[in-house]
Amino acid sequence: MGISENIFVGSFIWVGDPEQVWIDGEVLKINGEEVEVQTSSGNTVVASLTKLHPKDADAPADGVDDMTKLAYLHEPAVLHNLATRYKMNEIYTYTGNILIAVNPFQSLLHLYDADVMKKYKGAMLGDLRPHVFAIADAAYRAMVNEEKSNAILVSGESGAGKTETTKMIMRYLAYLGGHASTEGSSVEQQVLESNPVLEAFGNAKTVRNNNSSRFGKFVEIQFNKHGKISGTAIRTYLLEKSRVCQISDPERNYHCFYLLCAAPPEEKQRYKLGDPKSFHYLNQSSCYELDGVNAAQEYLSTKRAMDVVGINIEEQDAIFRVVAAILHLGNIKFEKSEEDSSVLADEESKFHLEMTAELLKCVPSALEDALCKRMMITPEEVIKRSLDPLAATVSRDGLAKTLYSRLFDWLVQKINVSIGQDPSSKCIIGVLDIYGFESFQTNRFEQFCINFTNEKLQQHFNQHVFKMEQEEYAREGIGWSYLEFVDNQDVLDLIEKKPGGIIALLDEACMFPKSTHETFSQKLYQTFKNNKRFIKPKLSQSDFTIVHYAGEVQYQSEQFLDKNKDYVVPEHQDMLSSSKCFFVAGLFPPISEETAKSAKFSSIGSRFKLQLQQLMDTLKSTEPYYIRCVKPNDELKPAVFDNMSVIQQLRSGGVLEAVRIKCAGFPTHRTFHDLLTRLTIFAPEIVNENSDEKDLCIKILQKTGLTGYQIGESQIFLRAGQMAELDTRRALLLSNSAIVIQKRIKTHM
Ligand code: AOV
Ligand code: MG
Repeated sequence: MGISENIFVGSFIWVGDPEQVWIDGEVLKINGEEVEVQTSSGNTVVASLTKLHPKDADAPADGVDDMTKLAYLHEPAVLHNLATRYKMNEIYTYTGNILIAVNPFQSLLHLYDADVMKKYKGAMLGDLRPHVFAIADAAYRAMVNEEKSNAILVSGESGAGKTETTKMIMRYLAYLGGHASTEGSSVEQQVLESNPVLEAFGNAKTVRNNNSSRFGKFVEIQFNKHGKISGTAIRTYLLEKSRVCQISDPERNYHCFYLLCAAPPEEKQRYKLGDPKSFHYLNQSSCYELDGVNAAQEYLSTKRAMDVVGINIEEQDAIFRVVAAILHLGNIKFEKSEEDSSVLADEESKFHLEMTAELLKCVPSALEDALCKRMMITPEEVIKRSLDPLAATVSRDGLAKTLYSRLFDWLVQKINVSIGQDPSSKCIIGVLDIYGFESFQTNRFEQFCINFTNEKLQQHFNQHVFKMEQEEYAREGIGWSYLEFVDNQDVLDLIEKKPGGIIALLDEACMFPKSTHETFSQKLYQTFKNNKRFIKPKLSQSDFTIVHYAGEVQYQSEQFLDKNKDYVVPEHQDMLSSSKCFFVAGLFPPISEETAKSAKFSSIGSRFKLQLQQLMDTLKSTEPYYIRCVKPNDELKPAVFDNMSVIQQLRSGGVLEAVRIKCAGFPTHRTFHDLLTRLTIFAPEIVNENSDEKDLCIKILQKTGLTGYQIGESQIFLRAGQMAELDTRRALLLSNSAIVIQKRIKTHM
């Protein structure tokens, strides 16, 4: 049926609006292809007939809890449904079995308390209001009943609520799979307390989120054969290292730095810390505090969480010594001495150098040398060359970044060892909380990696939602095909194909000493000049644009080569591995001569690609559940629903596409047996018939008068809304027959 048949004078419609994206209205006049509309905001607009969508006048005023129940399924209906529900604090809505979660930006405690958890335990998906617990419950039950591993994949843009959602899932799984009585810390407590530890070191305030995760994580929760949590493995992805030395207003560095500066006086004294404003790594931005967060309390609760996950007091002291050392390190300045060498700029720098050395337990002069001198080994002799002040500063920042990222890796490793793995566990539930698609004014190597991740996940999502759907129809012998399906394999090829993809070309450039970002970009332009996913921007000689599934992103190639090199300066390595502090030395295990000599270049991009491939392999062996988080506004305010921003997220997250494909086909599938149990009431007489289930089903459905459904090999496929219709009629029949029975009982009494 075309749109025009649904639209006539007096009908209610949705029309495009520059501010609200879609606005509802009534048709006043139709002039061929032109339609005059009176909008609900009181304006009269003229729009083309093909750009209008009919509005369901009978739609429930408070929306529907599953998009597939919408009578008219299109973009304005989906958007309106989310907005309507959001107004009533209904932040969760299903699209089939995908959960959409709109960030409330206020704490809705009643949504997550113990009673609610109890209610969702064991309930069928769809029986109760949509909820993140319902998804976690479904995943858990499928795991227990079918001994299958599952994964819950949480996605969405920065600040959309991925991390909060992930924590709810973990809390619910700990509730289901917890141990009743325990001495000391239970496994599930440890799993939960790993979150505050990782957040203290891996999260920071950004313009988009006051508690933005600057790393990706996949938490694999292992269960024993009784369905109890028996271990966990946390994998993390690509921590943003540059933040340690470089922040811009109004963002902040990692939380742990500020917490430590708010430690009790004796501890602050121990680490020689003072006001965060006195540290270069913190005072590049004028934001020091977070609304509603008390840093002193956070320091104490972070330490408590460390206790729970099994980080002992000595280790905690060492961790905070490293954090403090990084702050002191950042305050060391250099100036030019004779020729091109550099010396400490002032007394203050000298003080901070000594402090850094003391905290890291290494020799101050060795630290100074490691910062501003390099050894050149020639066949004849070893020459010590001095760095100029600029290069010494780069070396200082490099050391800070290396220290911090090793510290972070240590924490993850420690938590994994401490909670322990259960080698006998057959079932896992994995929870993925990874950075969402990013497109900024300036996009760097970090965005490239983040968006690459999202392409990978999008493909997984596509394959799951689209391909599975289509394959199932094919398997069931049902004639239906979704021709508009857009795969993103071509973008993935552009990025990761070996040889010849962008990452491979970047690695090549990194290994060739004369390369610059310009030669790298030229190579890209040449190689991909006919690739429709690649664009050379007109006004730039080195930027490049990738046409991602979620839109075009222009990348600045300037620091791609540097950032792709995973490289620890040998002088830094030597100095730290000889630290008197067991912990610090442990972060820098000595490199064998062999490895040092072969010194093959190690590529961040390629390693990341490998990590992603491993993640995908894990995901492929699990049954996925998807949660799409949506950020309703950029001001992080409660009760504000910005249509424009939401629609962009729904488009780029593939949600609309998923809705469309689901509803274009037959979103409800039921096995013959299932359907019979449910619908016998429509034809009670057939129960005694001796036909097979398929025939019985056909008979029942014929009796209901339903049309448009399809009969597969093992299942019945219903159109959107048909199951609901049958259910309503069934409920009516049931209540009627209940009355009949009651009457009978009464007359017999
Ligand atoms: P993100 O993980 O998706 O962003 P968060 O989970 O950190 O986003 O959420 C951002 C903020 O939104 C939180 O700090 C809360 O204030 C609020 N919030 C999110 N979900 C809820 C909820 N269900 N109830 C109440 N408040 C919520 V990033 O890590 O930046 O991509 O890299
Ligand atoms: Mg997060």
